[in-house]
Amino acid sequence: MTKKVVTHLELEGFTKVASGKVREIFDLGDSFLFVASDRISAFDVVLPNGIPHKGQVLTQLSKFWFSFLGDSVENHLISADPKDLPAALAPYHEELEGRFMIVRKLEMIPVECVVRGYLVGSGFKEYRQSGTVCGIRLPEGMECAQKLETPIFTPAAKATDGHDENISFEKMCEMVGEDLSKQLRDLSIDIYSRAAQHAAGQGVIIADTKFEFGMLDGRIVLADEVLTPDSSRYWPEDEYVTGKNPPSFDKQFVRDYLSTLDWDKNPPGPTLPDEIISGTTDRYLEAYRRIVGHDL
Ligand code: Q0Z
Repeated sequence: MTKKVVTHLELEGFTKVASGKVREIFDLGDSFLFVASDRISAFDVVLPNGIPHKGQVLTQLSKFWFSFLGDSVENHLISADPKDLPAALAPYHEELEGRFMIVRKLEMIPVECVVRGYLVGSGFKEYRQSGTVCGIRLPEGMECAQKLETPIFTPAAKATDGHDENISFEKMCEMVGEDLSKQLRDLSIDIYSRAAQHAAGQGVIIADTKFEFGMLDGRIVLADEVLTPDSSRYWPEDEYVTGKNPPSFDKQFVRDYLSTLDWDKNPPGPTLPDEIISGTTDRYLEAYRRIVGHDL
Protein backbone atom coordinates (compact mmCIF):
# COMPACT_ATOMS: atom_id res chain seq x y z
CA MET A 1 0.00 0.00 0.00
CA THR A 2 1.39 3.36 -0.93
CA LYS A 3 1.43 6.02 1.72
CA LYS A 4 0.58 8.88 -0.66
CA VAL A 5 -1.92 11.06 1.17
CA VAL A 6 -5.08 11.89 -0.77
CA THR A 7 -6.98 14.95 0.40
CA HIS A 8 -8.26 16.28 -2.92
CA LEU A 9 -9.40 14.10 -5.75
CA GLU A 10 -10.40 15.01 -9.28
CA LEU A 11 -10.68 12.36 -11.99
CA GLU A 12 -10.53 14.08 -15.38
CA GLY A 13 -13.42 12.99 -17.58
CA PHE A 14 -15.53 11.63 -14.67
CA THR A 15 -18.27 13.64 -13.01
CA LYS A 16 -18.32 13.86 -9.22
CA VAL A 17 -21.92 13.12 -8.19
CA ALA A 18 -21.52 13.46 -4.43
CA SER A 19 -18.86 14.86 -2.17
CA GLY A 20 -18.84 14.54 1.60
CA LYS A 21 -16.39 15.57 4.30
CA VAL A 22 -14.38 12.41 3.58
CA ARG A 23 -15.89 10.45 0.68
CA GLU A 24 -16.46 11.18 -3.01
CA ILE A 25 -18.66 9.48 -5.58
CA PHE A 26 -17.93 9.61 -9.33
CA ASP A 27 -20.14 8.51 -12.20
CA LEU A 28 -18.81 5.57 -14.23
CA GLY A 29 -21.93 5.24 -16.38
CA ASP A 30 -23.54 1.98 -15.28
CA SER A 31 -21.97 2.17 -11.83
CA PHE A 32 -20.48 4.64 -9.34
CA LEU A 33 -16.90 4.90 -8.14
CA PHE A 34 -16.95 5.31 -4.37
CA VAL A 35 -13.69 6.73 -2.98
CA ALA A 36 -12.54 7.33 0.60
CA SER A 37 -10.01 10.16 0.87
CA ASP A 38 -7.57 10.61 3.76
CA ARG A 39 -9.42 13.69 4.99
CA ILE A 40 -10.42 13.80 8.65
CA SER A 41 -13.03 15.91 10.38
CA ALA A 42 -13.23 16.86 14.02
CA PHE A 43 -16.03 18.83 15.66
CA ASP A 44 -17.66 18.78 12.18
CA VAL A 45 -14.80 20.63 10.47
CA VAL A 46 -12.48 19.04 7.89
CA LEU A 47 -8.87 19.62 8.96
CA PRO A 48 -6.13 20.74 6.55
CA ASN A 49 -4.01 17.58 6.95
CA GLY A 50 -4.79 14.16 5.60
CA ILE A 51 -4.19 11.05 7.72
CA PRO A 52 -1.98 8.56 5.82
CA HIS A 53 -3.81 5.25 5.21
CA LYS A 54 -7.13 6.47 6.63
CA GLY A 55 -9.04 6.09 3.33
CA GLN A 56 -7.55 2.65 2.82
CA VAL A 57 -8.49 1.56 6.35
CA LEU A 58 -12.09 2.75 5.89
CA THR A 59 -12.41 1.04 2.51
CA GLN A 60 -10.82 -2.24 3.60
CA LEU A 61 -12.95 -2.32 6.77
CA SER A 62 -16.11 -1.83 4.69
CA LYS A 63 -15.03 -4.66 2.40
CA PHE A 64 -14.32 -6.87 5.44
CA TRP A 65 -17.79 -6.21 6.85
CA PHE A 66 -19.55 -6.75 3.50
CA SER A 67 -17.84 -10.11 3.29
CA PHE A 68 -18.48 -10.92 6.98
CA LEU A 69 -22.20 -10.22 6.52
CA GLY A 70 -22.24 -12.40 3.41
CA ASP A 71 -25.49 -13.20 1.68
CA SER A 72 -27.67 -12.26 4.65
CA VAL A 73 -27.84 -8.74 3.25
CA GLU A 74 -27.22 -7.68 -0.34
CA ASN A 75 -24.64 -4.85 -0.64
CA HIS A 76 -23.68 -2.37 -3.35
CA LEU A 77 -20.08 -3.56 -3.90
CA ILE A 78 -19.35 -4.73 -7.45
CA SER A 79 -15.55 -4.78 -7.36
CA ALA A 80 -12.53 -3.29 -5.63
CA ASP A 81 -10.10 -4.73 -8.17
CA PRO A 82 -8.08 -2.14 -10.13
CA LYS A 83 -8.43 -4.40 -13.20
CA ASP A 84 -12.14 -3.52 -13.25
CA LEU A 85 -11.56 0.25 -13.38
CA PRO A 86 -12.26 1.92 -16.73
CA ALA A 87 -9.09 2.18 -18.85
CA ALA A 88 -9.38 5.98 -18.71
CA LEU A 89 -8.59 5.81 -14.96
CA ALA A 90 -5.17 4.20 -15.49
CA PRO A 91 -3.37 7.47 -14.59
CA TYR A 92 -5.07 7.40 -11.17
CA HIS A 93 -4.31 3.83 -10.03
CA GLU A 94 -1.75 4.90 -7.44
CA GLU A 95 -4.07 7.51 -5.92
CA LEU A 96 -7.01 5.11 -5.86
CA GLU A 97 -5.11 2.06 -4.56
CA GLY A 98 -6.98 0.40 -1.72
CA ARG A 99 -9.45 3.24 -1.30
CA PHE A 100 -12.07 2.69 -4.00
CA MET A 101 -15.10 0.51 -4.61
CA ILE A 102 -17.04 0.20 -7.85
CA VAL A 103 -20.64 0.10 -6.63
CA ARG A 104 -24.14 -0.42 -7.97
CA LYS A 105 -26.29 2.65 -8.54
CA LEU A 106 -29.18 2.53 -6.10
CA GLU A 107 -32.27 4.53 -5.35
CA MET A 108 -31.18 5.77 -1.92
CA ILE A 109 -33.61 5.69 1.01
CA PRO A 110 -33.56 9.16 2.63
CA VAL A 111 -33.26 7.90 6.23
CA GLU A 112 -30.10 7.13 8.18
CA CYS A 113 -30.52 3.79 9.90
CA VAL A 114 -28.78 4.29 13.25
CA VAL A 115 -28.40 1.46 15.76
CA ARG A 116 -27.16 2.12 19.28
CA GLY A 117 -25.82 -0.51 21.63
CA TYR A 118 -24.60 2.08 24.16
CA LEU A 119 -26.14 5.31 25.42
CA VAL A 120 -23.87 8.19 24.39
CA GLY A 121 -23.72 11.34 22.27
CA SER A 122 -27.02 12.76 21.03
CA GLY A 123 -28.76 9.65 22.41
CA PHE A 124 -27.57 10.31 25.95
CA LYS A 125 -28.40 14.01 25.58
CA GLU A 126 -32.01 13.25 24.60
CA TYR A 127 -32.29 10.62 27.36
CA ARG A 128 -31.16 13.12 30.02
CA GLN A 129 -33.75 15.64 28.85
CA SER A 130 -36.72 13.34 28.30
CA GLY A 131 -35.92 9.76 29.35
CA THR A 132 -36.28 8.68 25.71
CA VAL A 133 -34.11 8.26 22.62
CA CYS A 134 -35.93 8.90 19.33
CA GLY A 135 -39.14 8.36 21.28
CA ILE A 136 -38.00 5.03 22.80
CA ARG A 137 -38.37 5.08 26.59
CA LEU A 138 -35.35 3.71 28.44
CA PRO A 139 -34.98 2.59 32.07
CA GLU A 140 -34.34 5.36 34.62
CA GLY A 141 -30.89 6.07 36.01
CA MET A 142 -28.78 5.10 33.04
CA GLU A 143 -25.28 6.53 32.90
CA CYS A 144 -23.34 8.07 30.04
CA ALA A 145 -21.85 5.38 27.76
CA GLN A 146 -23.77 2.58 29.52
CA LYS A 147 -24.48 -0.55 27.52
CA LEU A 148 -28.15 -0.91 26.60
CA GLU A 149 -30.03 -4.08 27.53
CA THR A 150 -30.71 -4.57 23.84
CA PRO A 151 -29.65 -2.45 20.82
CA ILE A 152 -32.15 0.18 19.71
CA PHE A 153 -32.98 1.56 16.27
CA THR A 154 -32.88 5.38 16.24
CA PRO A 155 -33.39 6.71 12.70
CA ALA A 156 -32.20 10.12 11.58
CA ALA A 157 -32.99 12.35 8.62
CA LYS A 158 -31.03 15.11 6.95
CA ALA A 159 -32.26 18.44 8.34
CA THR A 160 -32.37 21.53 6.12
CA ASP A 161 -28.98 22.67 7.51
CA GLY A 162 -27.43 19.41 6.27
CA HIS A 163 -27.04 17.93 9.74
CA ASP A 164 -28.71 14.72 10.85
CA GLU A 165 -31.74 15.06 13.06
CA ASN A 166 -33.05 12.20 15.18
CA ILE A 167 -36.60 11.22 14.19
CA SER A 168 -39.16 8.87 15.70
CA PHE A 169 -39.85 5.50 14.12
CA GLU A 170 -43.37 6.80 13.37
CA LYS A 171 -41.89 9.74 11.46
CA MET A 172 -39.74 7.31 9.46
CA CYS A 173 -42.88 5.29 8.62
CA GLU A 174 -44.55 8.48 7.33
CA MET A 175 -41.51 9.21 5.19
CA VAL A 176 -40.76 5.83 3.58
CA GLY A 177 -43.65 3.55 4.54
CA GLU A 178 -44.33 1.26 7.49
CA ASP A 179 -43.46 -2.02 5.83
CA LEU A 180 -40.07 -0.83 4.55
CA SER A 181 -39.33 0.89 7.87
CA LYS A 182 -39.90 -2.34 9.81
CA GLN A 183 -37.70 -4.30 7.41
CA LEU A 184 -34.92 -1.71 7.67
CA ARG A 185 -35.19 -1.61 11.47
CA ASP A 186 -34.98 -5.37 11.88
CA LEU A 187 -32.19 -5.70 9.31
CA SER A 188 -30.17 -2.85 10.86
CA ILE A 189 -30.40 -4.30 14.37
CA ASP A 190 -29.44 -7.74 13.07
CA ILE A 191 -26.39 -6.45 11.16
CA TYR A 192 -25.24 -4.31 14.10
CA SER A 193 -25.65 -7.17 16.56
CA ARG A 194 -23.60 -9.60 14.51
CA ALA A 195 -20.86 -7.03 13.83
CA ALA A 196 -20.73 -5.84 17.45
CA GLN A 197 -20.41 -9.44 18.63
CA HIS A 198 -17.48 -10.06 16.30
CA ALA A 199 -15.81 -6.78 17.31
CA ALA A 200 -16.26 -7.52 21.03
CA GLY A 201 -14.26 -10.72 20.60
CA GLN A 202 -11.46 -8.65 19.06
CA GLY A 203 -11.25 -5.97 21.77
CA VAL A 204 -13.36 -3.33 20.03
CA ILE A 205 -16.68 -1.96 21.21
CA ILE A 206 -18.87 -0.67 18.38
CA ALA A 207 -21.02 1.65 20.49
CA ASP A 208 -23.31 2.67 17.65
CA THR A 209 -23.39 2.83 13.87
CA LYS A 210 -25.22 4.34 10.93
CA PHE A 211 -26.29 2.38 7.86
CA GLU A 212 -27.48 3.74 4.53
CA PHE A 213 -29.65 1.58 2.33
CA GLY A 214 -30.90 1.85 -1.22
CA MET A 215 -33.29 -0.05 -3.44
CA LEU A 216 -32.48 -2.02 -6.58
CA ASP A 217 -35.24 -3.77 -8.53
CA GLY A 218 -37.42 -3.74 -5.40
CA ARG A 219 -34.73 -5.24 -3.15
CA ILE A 220 -33.08 -3.58 -0.11
CA VAL A 221 -29.34 -3.10 -0.67
CA LEU A 222 -26.77 -2.03 1.94
CA ALA A 223 -24.79 0.95 0.59
CA ASP A 224 -22.08 3.43 1.46
CA GLU A 225 -19.30 2.62 3.90
CA VAL A 226 -20.29 0.16 6.60
CA LEU A 227 -19.25 -0.20 10.22
CA THR A 228 -16.17 2.01 9.83
CA PRO A 229 -14.82 4.31 12.55
CA ASP A 230 -16.29 7.22 10.52
CA SER A 231 -19.81 5.76 10.44
CA SER A 232 -19.64 4.26 13.95
CA ARG A 233 -18.21 4.87 17.39
CA TYR A 234 -15.30 2.50 17.89
CA TRP A 235 -14.01 2.25 21.45
CA PRO A 236 -10.98 0.23 22.61
CA GLU A 237 -12.46 -2.30 25.04
CA ASP A 238 -9.51 -1.94 27.44
CA GLU A 239 -10.25 1.80 27.88
CA TYR A 240 -14.00 1.47 28.51
CA VAL A 241 -15.52 2.47 31.88
CA THR A 242 -19.30 2.86 32.37
CA GLY A 243 -20.27 6.43 33.20
CA LYS A 244 -17.41 7.99 31.25
CA ASN A 245 -17.44 8.85 27.56
CA PRO A 246 -14.59 6.61 26.34
CA PRO A 247 -11.87 7.89 24.00
CA SER A 248 -12.67 7.42 20.34
CA PHE A 249 -10.51 4.63 18.88
CA ASP A 250 -9.47 6.76 15.94
CA LYS A 251 -9.87 10.48 16.61
CA GLN A 252 -9.00 10.89 20.29
CA PHE A 253 -5.44 12.22 19.68
CA VAL A 254 -6.86 14.79 17.28
CA ARG A 255 -9.61 15.88 19.68
CA ASP A 256 -7.24 16.05 22.65
CA TYR A 257 -4.77 18.12 20.64
CA LEU A 258 -7.47 20.49 19.36
CA SER A 259 -8.78 21.05 22.88
CA THR A 260 -5.34 22.42 23.90
CA LEU A 261 -5.78 25.26 21.35
CA ASP A 262 -8.10 28.23 21.57
CA TRP A 263 -9.78 27.33 18.26
CA ASP A 264 -13.48 28.31 18.08
CA LYS A 265 -14.43 25.18 16.05
CA ASN A 266 -15.23 27.23 12.96
CA PRO A 267 -13.43 26.57 9.67
CA PRO A 268 -10.66 26.57 8.76
CA GLY A 269 -9.43 23.98 11.23
CA PRO A 270 -5.90 24.11 12.67
CA THR A 271 -2.97 22.25 11.10
CA LEU A 272 -2.04 19.12 13.04
CA PRO A 273 1.54 18.44 14.25
CA ASP A 274 3.33 15.42 12.73
CA GLU A 275 3.14 13.32 15.89
CA ILE A 276 -0.65 13.76 16.10
CA ILE A 277 -0.95 12.68 12.44
CA SER A 278 1.27 9.62 12.84
CA GLY A 279 -0.39 8.65 16.13
CA THR A 280 -3.77 8.85 14.41
CA THR A 281 -2.62 6.68 11.49
CA ASP A 282 -1.46 4.14 14.08
CA ARG A 283 -4.89 4.15 15.74
CA TYR A 284 -6.67 3.53 12.40
CA LEU A 285 -4.25 0.72 11.56
CA GLU A 286 -4.78 -0.78 15.02
CA ALA A 287 -8.57 -0.65 14.61
CA TYR A 288 -8.18 -2.51 11.30
CA ARG A 289 -5.79 -5.07 12.82
CA ARG A 290 -8.14 -5.82 15.71
CA ILE A 291 -11.27 -6.17 13.59
CA VAL A 292 -9.80 -8.10 10.65
CA GLY A 293 -7.14 -10.01 12.57
CA HIS A 294 -4.08 -8.99 10.51
CA ASP A 295 -2.21 -5.88 9.37
CA LEU A 296 -3.45 -3.77 6.48
C1 Q0Z B 1 -24.54 7.60 -1.28
C2 Q0Z B 1 -22.73 10.13 0.14
C3 Q0Z B 1 -20.42 10.16 -0.46
C4 Q0Z B 1 -21.48 12.17 -0.03
C5 Q0Z B 1 -25.28 8.88 -2.86
N1 Q0Z B 1 -24.53 2.91 -4.29
C6 Q0Z B 1 -25.10 4.15 -4.29
N2 Q0Z B 1 -26.07 4.43 -5.17
C7 Q0Z B 1 -26.66 5.65 -5.18
N3 Q0Z B 1 -26.31 6.64 -4.36
C8 Q0Z B 1 -25.34 6.44 -3.43
C9 Q0Z B 1 -24.70 5.17 -3.38
CL1 Q0Z B 1 -23.47 4.80 -2.26
C10 Q0Z B 1 -25.04 7.55 -2.55
N4 Q0Z B 1 -24.48 8.87 -0.88
C11 Q0Z B 1 -24.01 9.39 0.40
C12 Q0Z B 1 -21.61 9.46 -0.20
C13 Q0Z B 1 -20.34 11.49 -0.37
C14 Q0Z B 1 -22.68 11.49 0.22
F1 Q0Z B 1 -19.35 9.47 -0.84
N5 Q0Z B 1 -24.91 9.67 -1.84
